[in-house]
Order: sequence, then structure tokens, then C-alpha cells
Amino acid sequence: MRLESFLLPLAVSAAVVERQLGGAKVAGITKLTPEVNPKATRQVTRFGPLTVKGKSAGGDSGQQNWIWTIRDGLCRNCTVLKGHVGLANVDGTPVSPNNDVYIHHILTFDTTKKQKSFLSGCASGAAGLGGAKFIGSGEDNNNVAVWYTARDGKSNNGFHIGSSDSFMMNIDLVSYHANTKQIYLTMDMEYLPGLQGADARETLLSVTGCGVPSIKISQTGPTNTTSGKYTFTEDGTILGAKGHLHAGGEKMVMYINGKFACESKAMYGGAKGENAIDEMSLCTTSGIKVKKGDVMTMTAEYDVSKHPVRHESHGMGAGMADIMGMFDLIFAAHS
Ligand SMILES: *[C@@H]1O[C@H](CO)[C@@H](O)[C@H](O)[C@H]1NC(C)=O
Ligand SMILES: *[C@@H]1O[C@H](CO)[C@@H](O)[C@H](O)[C@H]1NC(C)=O
Ligand SMILES: [Cu+2]
Repeated sequence: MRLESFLLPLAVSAAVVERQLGGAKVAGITKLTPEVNPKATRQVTRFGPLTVKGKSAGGDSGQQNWIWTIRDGLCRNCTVLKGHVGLANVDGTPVSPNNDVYIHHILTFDTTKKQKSFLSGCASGAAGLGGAKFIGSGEDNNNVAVWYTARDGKSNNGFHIGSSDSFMMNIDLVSYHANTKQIYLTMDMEYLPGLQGADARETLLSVTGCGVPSIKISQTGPTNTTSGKYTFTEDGTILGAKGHLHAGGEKMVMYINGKFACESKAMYGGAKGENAIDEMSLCTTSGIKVKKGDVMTMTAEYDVSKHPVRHESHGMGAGMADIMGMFDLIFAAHS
């Protein structure tokens, strides 16, 4: 599988696909008290509604996909410190991932922003594609928010949004609900006015693709697959790193200059059953400082003898690898 097919979900062939290319509808905006920086503004925007078909209608598994263009409802000329995407019922209560509808993935891109990669070599394709990656959710229980700034709130780094940026969102949901129901997509974001601090850049980086064609597995026990070498092109801090693995995955490990830096572990046994990943732990919350020229490698550790491989669809059609190993990295350069 090519990384591009994950990042550019254009050839969607899931059973139910709705495209709302005219711009997602803003149903309402609620202001909340900021959590990171008292000078910031925090708002929750409700987009939609989305009509989610019942379990049996969404192909074989209740999985359904939407592609939205978002022009309104997000801040403009602003620096986003933290955000969290979610699902809400019409009455405002959160949608339960356990017995209702869960997020398979939500990928958001600022399609206006041209983002320079902070890694050289094989990684050059990962940034730029489809624009700059913005607040989304991976294939887990969506319990944690996305941070574009240091957690102590003392830095003003964040994700810069220009005055007229457009966004694209790929929403992939799985319904456990018997009947069709309407829900809203919520985007909770805390932001400062104007473009402040360093522009935090987010990118998905795969173990495969840099001279590593696929991830090794063995029916009889553990396997490690290590990526090629990625070189940092700037001094900065890795503000966040979260692994993405499929069933059978144990952890994603990051090494800087050959030394262990952090690991993101798979936790099993949530809404999707004991052999499905429920959550990936965060690789770092305190940040990892790196210098220009530092080399990063990543290792995907699998053990399919503990958790069997399942067919997993990203709602993007055939040809998707059943076995993935990725990091979602967030980086801010030092000025
Ligand atoms: C962006 O916001 C900053 C801070 O509020 C303001 O000074 C600046 O004029 C704004 N720029 C544009 C293009 O609106
Ligand atoms: C994978 O790497 C980890 C960490 O270095 C090591 O402890 C483990 O033995 C390795 N497993 C295999 C199968 O090589
Ligand atoms: Cu995947």
C-alpha cells in the first residue's frame, strides 16, 4: 500500500459515500472556558447533521464515509493550541462509541496551507499531500485531544490558520445502531488571535515506504519492522507522537540517533472486542527536543500470535494494507 492512498482518500469505494463538497453546514457554535491559556478563545462548532444509516445498511460492517469541504465554522487568522473532534447526538449528548456509532477515522487537512516538511529524504511525500494535516482522530476510542502547543500553556506555538483557508475532511464512521440516526460532528478548538509562535506541523509517517516494502508478521510470535532513516531539517520539538497500528500490533517505538526516544503502545479490549485496538498511548506529552541533522527511525512491533490480523478497511477501497505501522507526529520549530 502506498502512503498516498491513506492520505488522499479520493478513490473511496465504501458502500455508502456522501460527498458534501459545497461546504459543510455549521449548525451552531458554543463558547467554552479555555483550558490551555486563559487569553485564548475556546469554541465548539457543530457541523451537520450527518445521516448515519443503521448497522445493516452500511455495507458489511456498518462502515460509512463522507467527504466534506469546510469553509466556515473554524477560526480564521488564528493559532490553534488544542483541538478535539467528536460526535454528538441531536440533544447535545456525546455519541457513545460502545453501542452507537464510533469514529473509524476522521482526517482533516488545511488544503490552502503549503506545509514544508521538517524531515528530509523519504518523508518528503508525507507532508504537503492534500495540504496540512489538522485535528482528526485515528482508529481508536478518540479519548484524547490533539495538542499543537506545549502542555504547560506557556508557549504560543500552534497550528496557524490563514485568513481564507479551506479544509477537507474525510469522515469514516461505523454504526452499531440498528436504525438510521442523525448526529453532529463537533470540533472543539482553543485558539489565539493572529498567527503566533511557531507554526506546529502535523504529519503521518509510515514505517513502510522508505526502502521497507511491508511490515513483517509471523504467526508464531513477535516481529519488529524498522523504518528507513528520516533526518530533521530544523531544530525543534516533537510536541506529540501517537502510533497507528492494526490488530496484532503491540507498539510503535521511536528512536532518535539510534537511541530509544519513546513508545506508543496498543491497548486492546474496547468497544470493538478483545482483539481490536481500543487506544494507542501517547508517545510523549512533555515533548522531545531535536536538532537539525538528528536521525529518526521507527519500529513497528507486532505479535499476531496474541491478536490475529483482521481485515481492516479505511473506507478507501481495496488495496489497503491490513497491516500498518505509522506515527502521527506534531512538530514545532525553535525560532
Ligand atoms: C490577523 O490577526 C491579527 C491579530 O488579531 C491582526 O493584528 C491582523 O491584522 C490580522 N490579519 C488579517 C490579515 O486579518
Ligand atoms: C523488538 O525490539 C524490542 C526493543 O528493542 C526488543 O526487546 C525485542 O526483543 C525485539 N523483538 C524481536 C522479535 O526482534
Ligand atoms: Cu491503518
